Amino acid sequence: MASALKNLSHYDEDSLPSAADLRFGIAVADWNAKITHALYQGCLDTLLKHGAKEENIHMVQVPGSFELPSAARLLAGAHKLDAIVAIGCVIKGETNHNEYINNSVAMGLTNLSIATNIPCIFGVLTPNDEQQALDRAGGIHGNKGVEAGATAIRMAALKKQLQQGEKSKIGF
Ligand code: DLZ
Repeated sequence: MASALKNLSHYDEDSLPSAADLRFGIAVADWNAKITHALYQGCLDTLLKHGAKEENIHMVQVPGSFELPSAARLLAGAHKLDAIVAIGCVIKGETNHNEYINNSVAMGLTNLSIATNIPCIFGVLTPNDEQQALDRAGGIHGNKGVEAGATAIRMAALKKQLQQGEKSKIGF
């Protein structure tokens, strides 16, 4: 299985750009809070470790993952941001509610990224049971929040780099 080989906390630290001048929004779902708050901590630690300033990180909490795209949109409207991380955990249950939530969140964040030009990072776990979630929230498969934080830095830096490139073209 792919996850047997993958540790979500591993990334190439040396190739990650500095986050010193980058601004981030983080939306955290409180459903399965034990898991999502551990993911948030992993994400926050990663941003700070790579130089992000606390005053440039804006975090909001929402009831469940379904509310993440809406929270991300509100964050984008309230602050000047270079990337947004959406953090949640939707555990498969007896019904297929999880599929509706997961698809809706993935589609909502994709649409928001394209509409606002702010990369939205999918930091949502979609496990079959709580153990799989724990394994990915600081357990044997690392912490998906770390992966989401590192991805946010890369995408935020890319956005800045390309926008500055666009500006420097003006006048030529
Ligand atoms: C309703 C619901 C269920 C059953 N399961 C989860 C879950 O596993 N993870 C999660 O983040 N949220 C869940 N929710 C709540 C929905 O995301 C949402 O908050 C409510 O349907 C209200 O819109």
